[in-house]
Amino acid sequence: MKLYYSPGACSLASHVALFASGVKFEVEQVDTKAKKTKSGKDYTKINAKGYVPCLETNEGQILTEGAAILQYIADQAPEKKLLPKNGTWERYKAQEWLNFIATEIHKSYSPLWSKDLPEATKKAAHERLTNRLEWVNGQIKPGQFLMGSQFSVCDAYMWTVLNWSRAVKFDLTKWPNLMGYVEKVSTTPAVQSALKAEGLTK
Ligand SMILES: N[C@@H](CCC(=O)N[C@@H](CS)C(=O)NCC(=O)O)C(=O)O
Repeated sequence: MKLYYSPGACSLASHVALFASGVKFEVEQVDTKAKKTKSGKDYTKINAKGYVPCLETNEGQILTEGAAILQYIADQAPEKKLLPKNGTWERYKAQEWLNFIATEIHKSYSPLWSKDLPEATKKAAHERLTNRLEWVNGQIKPGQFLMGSQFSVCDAYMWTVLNWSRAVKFDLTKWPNLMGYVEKVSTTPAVQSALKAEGLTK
């Protein structure tokens, strides 16, 4: 399978999940502004939405939306337990996390990257993110992942978005559980491999 990605973007979560799954995969970088892939293809012909991530399966099918891609990857390697089994209560709880991260966290960071948005819009996003992360900090148990002792694709996604904090000057230091969590996920081999593959290690 093949992941279309942009370095450090939300597609990094899928890249981490691919490394964690141990499945064979390839990647191709996308310039999301120019809508061109590294090899010069028109990216909108692959994914008409024009954004990353996008996964091409071994059967040549196209899957978009990070939360769906992460579940697909986890299901390719059930033995790695990157998500609980389909149909179980725990799987629904994992889906609850993925949806929350996509809609409440990921999309609250997005305005903070913008140079053009009015300050009032950015302030509202900042306040929403503060409120949501205050809640997440209360959910995280020291030394644990989101779903407990087992690393899951929810962690790949949560870590990816929290990792944007320094770049957008969003301070996490008032939340010790969150800081410890970011540190714990950062040291996992899959995260280290994905950072290296995207040229993001110092
Ligand atoms: N709803 C999509 C959003 C993906 C998204 O926001 N991708 C950003 C990078 S983090 C992107 O490619 N932006 C470029 C663009 O929209 O043209 C998902 O959850 O996967």
